[in-house]
Amino acid sequence: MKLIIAIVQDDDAADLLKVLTEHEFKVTKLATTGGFLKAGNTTLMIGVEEDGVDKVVAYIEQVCKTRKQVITAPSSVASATGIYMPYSMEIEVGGANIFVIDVDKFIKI
Ligand code: 2BA
Repeated sequence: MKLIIAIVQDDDAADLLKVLTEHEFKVTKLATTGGFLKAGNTTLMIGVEEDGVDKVVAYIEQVCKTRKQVITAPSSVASATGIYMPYSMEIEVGGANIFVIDVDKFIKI
């Protein structure tokens, strides 16, 4: 058995949950926070048999599209005046970050 941990955008989470549960995968949804943006994202835990991994990854790929987003970083280095200047940068968000982990044992009581 494998445990798929998928970190996705909040905007994609509802659609992805719908698709996965419709295809009879069992999913746990966690409200999480990204360390860099410190913004909410969604982490899904999906326990599957080995032959389900590719299917789950394909559904994630189908639903979670990447997009570009301009963010304002809280502060950069101080200028000559000592004032901290916020700066903008473009990052890619969306898609998904997926970990596939071997599960030694799954016990349901
Ligand atoms: P965040 O840490 O909030 O990162 C959001 C996006 O910001 C990242 O998208 C990436 O485009 C950018 N980013 C992150 N760290 C950066 C840095 N040090 N410098 C410049 N840009 C940076 P993704 O890479 O798609 O990550 C989306 C979310 O997935 C992350 O949210 C984090 O919650 C999670 N994640 C990604 N890689 C991970 C990993 N190796 N371990 C644990 N969680 C991870």
